Amino acid sequence: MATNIVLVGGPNSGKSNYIARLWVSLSKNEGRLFAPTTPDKIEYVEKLVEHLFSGKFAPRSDSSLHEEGNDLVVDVAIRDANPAVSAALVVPDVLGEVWKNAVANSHLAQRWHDLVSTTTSALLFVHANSPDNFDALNWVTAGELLALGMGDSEAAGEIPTQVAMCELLRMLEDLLSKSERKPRVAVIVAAWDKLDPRERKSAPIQYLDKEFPLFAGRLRDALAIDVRVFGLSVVGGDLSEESFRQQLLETGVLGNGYVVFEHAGVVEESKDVTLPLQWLLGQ
Ligand SMILES: Nc1nc2c(ncn2[C@@H]2O[C@H](COP(=O)(O)OP(=O)(O)OP(=O)(O)O)[C@@H](O)[C@H]2O)c(=O)[nH]1
Ligand SMILES: [Mg+2]
Repeated sequence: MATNIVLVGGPNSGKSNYIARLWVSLSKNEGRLFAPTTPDKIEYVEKLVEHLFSGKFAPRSDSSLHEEGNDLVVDVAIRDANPAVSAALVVPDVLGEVWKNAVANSHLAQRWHDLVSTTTSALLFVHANSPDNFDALNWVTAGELLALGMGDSEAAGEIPTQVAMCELLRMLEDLLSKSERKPRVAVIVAAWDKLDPRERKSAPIQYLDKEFPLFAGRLRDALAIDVRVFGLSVVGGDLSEESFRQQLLETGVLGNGYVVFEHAGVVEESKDVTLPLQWLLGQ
């Protein structure tokens, strides 16, 4: 039976670029999780990958994403796993607007509701240092500042990112299937390379503590699900910086990109970008 892994996160949170980087890793045997066979339908994902190979991030998805076939559907196995681990993975690339609307309306459309409730595994994305992240307004001073034209009035109507993340977590806690095992949610802090060098060495939960304390607190209290937090950089740097772009075009995508996570109190970095999936698959 296929194992669905649901990709959750608002617009621009890094979901499609992860799918692209994941497929490069699975198909080129870069990490411990690999694809032993070639999938039947991989055109959609290959198109995303082409962007990375030409030194650009894959663009934000548009609403045509809801057509059939915009999924990563692939058989995977874990190298040297004892007992052997294999799975038929289905990772649908869900448009960030779906999750944004679900938060705004406290309601998830039926199709996605069905998807979440038939799986035990989710990846929940938040984009580090994104201009699309909205801060919680300071209730005491915000009104006055906005009236004086000193605040960001566009942001005033937006749900603060950490509130949206808490709501998405709540949906996952409520909906993920508990029939087989305790559900697992891998929180992905995407674009980890955008942090300053000192921040990059800290545990991803520390970044959340600083930027989104409400959400970090909720993660610690989420007892009905198992949570791990990973920092992710799909190619190891920012392709909007010309010098890095040139460097990547010279060295290639393979071997670039990493995940950061905490293990037994120590912050580790690994070039194996499939690690969050390995954990979701029970490793
Ligand atoms: N620096 C850096 N930027 C990244 C990384 N991954 C994603 N980004 C940036 O984030 C943007 C959004 O990434 P997408 O993968 O399109 O995000 P998404 O969650 O699929 O967005 P929607 O399709 O709108 O739901 C990209 O265009 C990049 O600018 C990364 O590892 N490093
Ligand atoms: Mg996308």
